[in-house]
Amino acid sequence: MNVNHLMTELERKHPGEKEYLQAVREVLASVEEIYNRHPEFGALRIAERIVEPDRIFTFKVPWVDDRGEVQVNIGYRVQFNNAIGPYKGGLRFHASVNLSILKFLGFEQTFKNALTTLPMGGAKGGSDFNPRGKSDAEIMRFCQAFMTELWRYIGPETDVPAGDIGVGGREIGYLYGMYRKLARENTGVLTGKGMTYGGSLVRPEATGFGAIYFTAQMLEQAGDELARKRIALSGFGNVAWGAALKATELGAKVVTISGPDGFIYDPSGLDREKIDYMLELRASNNDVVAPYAERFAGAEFFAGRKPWEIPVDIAMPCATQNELDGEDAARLLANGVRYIAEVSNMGCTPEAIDAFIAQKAVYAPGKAVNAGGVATSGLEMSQNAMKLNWSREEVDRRLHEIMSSIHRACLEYGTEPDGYINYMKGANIAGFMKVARSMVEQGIL
Ligand code: 2IT
Repeated sequence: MNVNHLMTELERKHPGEKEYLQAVREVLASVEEIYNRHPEFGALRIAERIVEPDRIFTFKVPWVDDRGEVQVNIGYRVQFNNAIGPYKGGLRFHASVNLSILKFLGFEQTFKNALTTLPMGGAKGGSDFNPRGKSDAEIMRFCQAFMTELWRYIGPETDVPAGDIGVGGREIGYLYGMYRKLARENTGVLTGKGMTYGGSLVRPEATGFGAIYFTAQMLEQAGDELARKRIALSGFGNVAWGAALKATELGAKVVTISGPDGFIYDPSGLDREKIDYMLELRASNNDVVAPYAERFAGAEFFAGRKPWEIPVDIAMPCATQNELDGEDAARLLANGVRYIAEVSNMGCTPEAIDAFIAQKAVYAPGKAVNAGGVATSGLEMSQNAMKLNWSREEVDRRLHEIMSSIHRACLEYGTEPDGYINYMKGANIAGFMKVARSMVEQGIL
């Protein structure tokens, strides 16, 4: 395999799909060397096969808003790869959603899910529906309309969607209700369900908790510790919330959150009351963080800016893809950042990652750091299959074990001769090798 040749071919087939092409290039560049030491991979065209989704469904989603007007959105499900288990991955509802973004997310999900140790393939889906400012009734009608199409393509042993940006517990409830009615069955077809109808304890917190468990291990590996570290978080949704909760519990100080409107700098750090307030901000459906600075004295709001200008020990992007670029990275490094735990999927641009690695700052990619979310979805599927519920302690213990196993896999494949740990390379190789081996063993499909 030659990455540049393969990418030229892929750019010709999928012109303009920039996020998808970016994600593919990163993984192929990491695995090129080890891939070429396995002649069976080349002979079976594993690279050419693994970069294409198995299939893509797109459908229209017409619905009626509160004024009685008809709205039309586009729905998608990208079933990327099911070599190691049923398709699994979230649904994103956001105005920016397009095929390139969902293909990049489905591709990343395939390797992330392989890292979790659980049997799950990769998928992603969603819609360009914009939840901002929508009433609860509008959200319900949209979710119901979306599921009247999606339900044909999914199933508990086929494809198991979950949440992502814009899809939380409320949306999963409405989606699940419609699936149950249409399919006439109660099964674990979605994860992130409510506790009254088959959800798992710890799933709401899992992405953020897992990210902090992973970060604590990164620091420990470097002979350091999380307690008393200053952390910059971006975002203020479910993922940032879980990360703030666990980081604070372990004695670190979270000093920023952010939204599309700008960022909050809170020098005294988030506490339990402020973290709870993040849920209130989110529930308001306005997609803004500015009101935080009015509510809590000492906090400052910076309109239209990103939190990466604040000096911190650890940066944790928790919002969306490409939210931290080369300039942000240079600024963080100049201010002495030592660890970057990417929690959003592909949160850092290639320029940012290059800058971190060149300066030997410790950078870990989203597919390792945020895998606790989908891993706990996998644990929800296990419980649904057994028709049993595990205790909070049991789920949290398993989540912790899975994050440790991902960390070990990164060390195994990412430790360089000088001892520097390239977590990006480690995670990409470990995830890729599992999926590739599974494809080799199962024939050309
Ligand atoms: O990016 C992700 O891993 C998710 N949005 C969670 C997917 C899942 O199936 O729980």
